[in-house]
Amino acid sequence: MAYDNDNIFAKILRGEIPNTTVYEDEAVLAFNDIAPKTPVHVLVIPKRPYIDMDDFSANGSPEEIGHFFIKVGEIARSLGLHDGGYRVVTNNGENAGQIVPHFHVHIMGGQRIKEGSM
Ligand code: DGP
Repeated sequence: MAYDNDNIFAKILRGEIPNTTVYEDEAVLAFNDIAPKTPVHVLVIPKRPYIDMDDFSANGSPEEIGHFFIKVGEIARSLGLHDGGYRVVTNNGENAGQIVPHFHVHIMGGQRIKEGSM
């Protein structure tokens, strides 16, 4: 499957759709989810065009992957989530609930979830 340049996050990266940026550097953009499922719900995306976790982990460089996940942790800390706990989720593929075909992780926090629930 080829990367779809018209997906919503590609448009956000091109500045065609506005977003509420939480963090940005040369390789990573983080912004608030438009339909938050938790009190804090931030999406983190690489700027390069990877479709999903499978694509990113197979084709991203170790430096790129390392930088990305270091930033996920830093962003969660900057949001003050480290004490209260948070989830990092990625949906890989339509069957897993992936809607936007540009790799992203969800940082979700600000509430207590039932122990053991996914
Ligand atoms: P997923 O199901 O893992 O592909 O999650 C896609 C998320 O993207 C979903 O939680 C809603 C969010 N989303 C969809 N369109 C937009 C948008 O235009 N702006 C922002 N900020 N988030 C969006």
